[in-house]
Amino acid sequence: MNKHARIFVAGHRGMVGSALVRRLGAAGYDNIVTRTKARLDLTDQQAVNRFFEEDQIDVVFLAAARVGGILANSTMPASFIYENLAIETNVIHAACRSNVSKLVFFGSSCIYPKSCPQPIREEYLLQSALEPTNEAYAIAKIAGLKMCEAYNRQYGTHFVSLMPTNLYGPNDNYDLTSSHVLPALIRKAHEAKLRGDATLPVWGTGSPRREFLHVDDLADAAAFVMESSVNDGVFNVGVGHDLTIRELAQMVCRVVGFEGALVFDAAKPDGTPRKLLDVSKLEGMGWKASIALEEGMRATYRDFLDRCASAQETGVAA
Ligand code: GFB
Repeated sequence: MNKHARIFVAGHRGMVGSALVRRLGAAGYDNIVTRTKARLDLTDQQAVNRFFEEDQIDVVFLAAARVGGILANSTMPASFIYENLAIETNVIHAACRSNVSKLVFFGSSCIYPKSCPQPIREEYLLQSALEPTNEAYAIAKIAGLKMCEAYNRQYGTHFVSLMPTNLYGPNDNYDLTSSHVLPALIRKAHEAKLRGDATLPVWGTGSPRREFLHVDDLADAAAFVMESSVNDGVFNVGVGHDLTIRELAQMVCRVVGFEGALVFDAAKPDGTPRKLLDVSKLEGMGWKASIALEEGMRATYRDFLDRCASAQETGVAA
């Protein structure tokens, strides 16, 4: 890939988009195009068409999305399905019309059926019913990957879909009503430690299993796909192993230095029991995740301290 290619990172302020900008910049790509939401609302079809007509984009990373944890997904399904469908249809269609050479679309492991065999292979898509807590989001992401396939078939485009497992890393969302479990537990454990609490509340039973991928690994996989000769298809991106939410919470406590007890709130939803990805398709092409969970979590906790807590609030050196 030409280092001067005009690469549009849609969603550059988010956790995935910002990791992409870092990764591409480090690799020497010097023509990365970004737009804030105030300047380009990706749910506005005319604005998106205008942007692609005027900006001569070569490559698109479609990392802009409405995302959130189990509570946000289950309480705001309309926002999740509307915003994601609008962004996908606008960007994918305009990218096709302006003949971009490649587009990388980001989905999620929650596109797969709730009770499919584990680890989950790409071909299990649409084999049975979805997990209800994030069905609206999953339907929108399935639509996005099906759009990529349809445009490739009808127009010969090169649109590739990556399906990452649960992500974490710098620039994550620490708002407890909309965040995912890992940043939520980092914040809760940190605040519990500062208050000297005896217990840490954890949603659900603690028994669901989840797989966690550092967002820098995802950005690396996306750059790998961009630079490869792969021009279509769906690829799972994960680390290939998972742990229970209880084990995750114990690891967070170790990293943050909270020594109290875990208290599980079974009134909160567990969500899908397990969603471990089979990552052999991408590994077979030569890409593998490299950041171990505890190491990535330590770096993420430092990022949390830098971003979300001023020195005197935390009393902890970052
Ligand atoms: O990360 P999370 O919100 O999303 O929750 P999902 C994962 C598990 O952690 C669930 C439990 O069993 C939660 O009940 N959990 C424990 C917590 N404590 C907490 C907490 O304080 N906050 C949160 N958020 N969870 C999402 C989907 O599913 O995964 C999205 O809703 C997306 O669509 C994303 O696919 C990757 O893994 O259940």
